Amino acid sequence: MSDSENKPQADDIDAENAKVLAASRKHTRRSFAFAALAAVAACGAYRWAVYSPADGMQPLPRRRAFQMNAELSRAIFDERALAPTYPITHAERPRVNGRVGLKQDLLPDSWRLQLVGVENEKSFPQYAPDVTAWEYAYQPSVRKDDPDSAQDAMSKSNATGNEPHRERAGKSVRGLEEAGPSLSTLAVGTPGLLLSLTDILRLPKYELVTQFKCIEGWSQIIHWAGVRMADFIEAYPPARKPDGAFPRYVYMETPNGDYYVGYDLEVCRHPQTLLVTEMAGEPLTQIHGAPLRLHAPTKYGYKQIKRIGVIAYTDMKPDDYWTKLGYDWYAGL
Ligand SMILES: Nc1nc2c(c(=O)[nH]1)N[C@H]1C(S)=C(S)[C@@H](COP(=O)(O)O)O[C@H]1N2
Ligand SMILES: [Mo]
Repeated sequence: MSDSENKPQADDIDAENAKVLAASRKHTRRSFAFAALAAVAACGAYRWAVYSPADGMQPLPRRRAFQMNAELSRAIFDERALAPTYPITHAERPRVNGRVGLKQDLLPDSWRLQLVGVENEKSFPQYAPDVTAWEYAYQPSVRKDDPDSAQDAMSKSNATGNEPHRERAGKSVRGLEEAGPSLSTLAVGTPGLLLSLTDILRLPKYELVTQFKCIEGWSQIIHWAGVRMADFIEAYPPARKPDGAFPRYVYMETPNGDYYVGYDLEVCRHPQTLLVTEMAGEPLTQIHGAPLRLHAPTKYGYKQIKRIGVIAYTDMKPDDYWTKLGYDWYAGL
């Protein structure tokens, strides 16, 4: 297990984390523009090193550039740095923010995860020649915006006996929210796996108490439970490229395609990145993203998609809802 591999380095990692956190705290106080500039500068330095003529065995320009930007690059690029965790007694009652892709209550039984880009996908019993043909079903009435009345709205609409509204990917209109439709949404006819919640829950359960930060300026200590995305990726590994490397990105979207997020594969393999099924010791509510959401404690809240319908491994940088509206793609803390 990767746990035992990491153990001998735990102290190093702690010391490293302290540094990175101190550095990233500074960053958050500065503007995004600064972070963006720094990222560009670091990228520039990297290209320079790669394209400069080889200097014996020592890529000197690269080493200097990296020493100069050591803390900065680490804060931006070292996705292995661990986020601090807290005692469970510090966990707060989760507040609600962001309803894009969640305007109707999804009927839990109608949920499947459309997983695309898996190695040897046809060998899985969950293989489907067109995952976009999966039909999600919704409660007929629109839920009230008050999160506390979500349960009421749900039981009320249950009582109407109306036929649930059905929505088929590729047939219904997608991307109706402010950022518009996703350029990375799956084309009709995309093969992949259709996973049930039972498939997800077969993976080892993992709990985590971390700080959850929204870019609007609030934060909360949240008790999460679910499975590690690293374990999920091990169980359903991405197809390798012809050169043997993994694809670089992961794309996720809500079942209706309205909210969508792109990630580096490395962020998804971070040991604290979870596919979440519970918050505060309770199964996820609809508005918190039932039945499955993401928690990536090294990222701001807007990268933590609620109600995941699609996960696609891809080598093309995925479209991203809030990046389209002007926010940083990395969204690192
Ligand atoms: N589907 C979906 N996921 C989403 C959002 C959203 O609008 N729709 N908002 C994001 C933002 S900006 C934040 S801060 C968190 C809020 O999560 P919470 O409601 O559980 O507190 O969800 C993130 N994930
Ligand atoms: Mo947010």
